[in-house]
Amino acid sequence: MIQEKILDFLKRKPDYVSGDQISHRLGITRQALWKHIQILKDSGYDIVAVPHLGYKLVSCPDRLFASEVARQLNTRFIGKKIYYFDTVSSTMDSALQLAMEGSPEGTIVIAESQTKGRGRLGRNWFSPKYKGIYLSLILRPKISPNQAPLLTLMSAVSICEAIKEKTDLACQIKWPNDILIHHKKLGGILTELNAETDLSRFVVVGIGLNVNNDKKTIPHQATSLREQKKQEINRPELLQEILRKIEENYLIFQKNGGQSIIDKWRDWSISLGRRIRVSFQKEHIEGHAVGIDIDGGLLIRNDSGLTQKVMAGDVVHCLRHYI
Ligand code: BT5
Repeated sequence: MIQEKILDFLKRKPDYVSGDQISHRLGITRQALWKHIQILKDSGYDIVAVPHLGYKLVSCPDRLFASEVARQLNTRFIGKKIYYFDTVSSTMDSALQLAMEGSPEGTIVIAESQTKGRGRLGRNWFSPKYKGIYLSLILRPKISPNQAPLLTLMSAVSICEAIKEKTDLACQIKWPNDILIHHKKLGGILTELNAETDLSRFVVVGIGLNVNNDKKTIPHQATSLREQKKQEINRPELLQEILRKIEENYLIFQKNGGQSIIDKWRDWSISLGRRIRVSFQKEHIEGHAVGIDIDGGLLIRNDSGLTQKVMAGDVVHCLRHYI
């Protein structure tokens, strides 16, 4: 797209670039260039124009535009196709629809806000505009449906690694899908599966992350990266890093199997080794979280020494530690 080329041009030169030079290189008239610059300015790019000097890019808007995310992403297939929306009901619905229509593996849907962002079991996901990252990713893994929970663990690891890389903050993962910092919820993952009998046709991984939220726009028990880091976070750069880490870990998973992901997951887990209570629908199990099974299930040893496996549920960490 011509506007992306203009931006690339301006981003490469920290100083003024003459209109003649840009229009010549892009093979457009100076009038056409001026029109494209106006469109970019309307999208929030701060571009100054000075007679005889040319154009200069002063700042980019804090938006997750597909062009910003794609720029220097350097992945093989994750994020090669990006759908960007200002507002959607849920990125999950858009991605599920796209996957049904045959969108390739790695396609992502990004929204600046969601009116019906959802968590597990139809719960709500607060998605205030321009503050967080709301993303759904289409994967077409050659795995059996019962291995799909490993993709939740793989995504959680990737998010923690990306946050560490970009902010130096250390997150923790509460099984199965919560990203925490200092025991407060920073993000969550929702994995939805479309499967035939023994092979997953596609999986959509949804990621919700509080990035630049202030306390008013998130639930009481939640936190954001801005609150923890005490500074604004560059959302496009963080999103790019998440996509890179997902690709890296997904390839490791495909090549070396689930255990390689579980081994990484352990390093970020806050649940293992603790006394926990897992609730699923009306059932509760309390005991010591002793491990993760090869399919991503959580192994819990109760007080009679019996080990049970749970595949889904909400974990509460108990105050009383197991001795
Ligand atoms: C999750 O569910 O944590 C998965 C959230 C996935 C959201 C993403 S956003 C992009 C994609 N599109 C969607 O529509 N969804 C995905 P769960 O473990 O069920 O947690 C839900 C609970 O987290 C809610 O009941 C609230 O208590 C809490 N919660 C809601 N919004 C939150 C927020 N912004 N930050 C922290 N906690 C929140």
